[in-house]
Amino acid sequence: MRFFKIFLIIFLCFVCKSKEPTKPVKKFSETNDFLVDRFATAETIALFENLKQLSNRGVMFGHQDDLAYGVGWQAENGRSDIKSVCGDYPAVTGWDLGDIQKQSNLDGVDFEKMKQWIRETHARGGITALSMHLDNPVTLNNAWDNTPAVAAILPDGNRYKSYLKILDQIAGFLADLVTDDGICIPVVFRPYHEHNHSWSWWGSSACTVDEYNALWKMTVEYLRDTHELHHLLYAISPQEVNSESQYLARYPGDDFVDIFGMDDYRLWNRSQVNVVGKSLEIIVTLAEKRDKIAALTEVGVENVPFSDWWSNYLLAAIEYSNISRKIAWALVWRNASETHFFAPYPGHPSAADFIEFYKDPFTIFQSQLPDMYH
Ligand code: BMA
Repeated sequence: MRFFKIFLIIFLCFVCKSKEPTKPVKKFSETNDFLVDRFATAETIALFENLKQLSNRGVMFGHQDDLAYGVGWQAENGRSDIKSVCGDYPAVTGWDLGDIQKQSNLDGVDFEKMKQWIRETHARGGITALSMHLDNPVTLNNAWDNTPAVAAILPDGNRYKSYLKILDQIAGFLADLVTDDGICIPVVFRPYHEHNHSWSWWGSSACTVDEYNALWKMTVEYLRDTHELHHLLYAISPQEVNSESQYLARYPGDDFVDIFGMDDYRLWNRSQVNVVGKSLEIIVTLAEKRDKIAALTEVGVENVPFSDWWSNYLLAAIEYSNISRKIAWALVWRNASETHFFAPYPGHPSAADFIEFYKDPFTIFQSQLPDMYH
């Protein structure tokens, strides 16, 4: 009898084991063949398609840290300098994940509140873009310490494991971007920006082209494949580019980029309008050839010293030609204080012109967006 029981157990184990599938079953099936993420969620694919369509119709206005603070206020429910000036929220809200290892980001925005603002933005139909001023992973100084560090955080480097811990925290933040109904909120993820300039540790003086591209790919693969995050569109954003070859000089490849961004801080005089317009033509052309999207991912002049800047500088550059006007959005940087701001606030000399900019049929603010997620 005892012998029989042992035999039965061995027999059952064998039968069960032989029924196990030989290949691991994939949790998801591919959803698309054009995004960086072949497993992107339906809402993420919809965001990409809607951004593309909308880029033919107008330009969305964006503002960094819009809901967190403005000139003279901090974290007030529903407040936004843009809304105070024109009555509507920006279509795109930008946030930065620098200092992810702390409670608040490098500009003092609490990460839990940031998540809440991103959920609110999504609930109102708006769009979120995330940049990343991460500390130098070798010296642990801020992002502006351009001591070489990229080689050290690639898989063979001695800081690889500690850098993955930072990316784990980024992934944790992104994974929390979920609606009350459990839907992942699609976001534009824009790491390692302005990399053709030299101020940062991922910039042109601090790493080789191959190192930059390897860092980009490693980051995408870690978030997408290891952490299985499928609600990101990946945007690259060199600064002030004047030719296609300049744009592609540091570029991880079409399989790793969804959005062709550019950051541009040259609009300090009217003669720059054509210069910026031509650069926008370049990014639109590059993007269209690949069926992707172009965007002015950062733009502005500090403290907006020209009262007609919105119409005669920014909109004029975007409307330079039928090509340049196809950028999907233009985002201005944060309103930190009376001495460091990029958007208008009530009483600022450019507020009246901003209202004209808002009324222009070509500009798109949050309440004018179609459903971007279906
Ligand atoms: C810069 C400035 C800094 C800020 C950084 C990241 O351009 O606004 O004060 O810390 O962006 O947001």
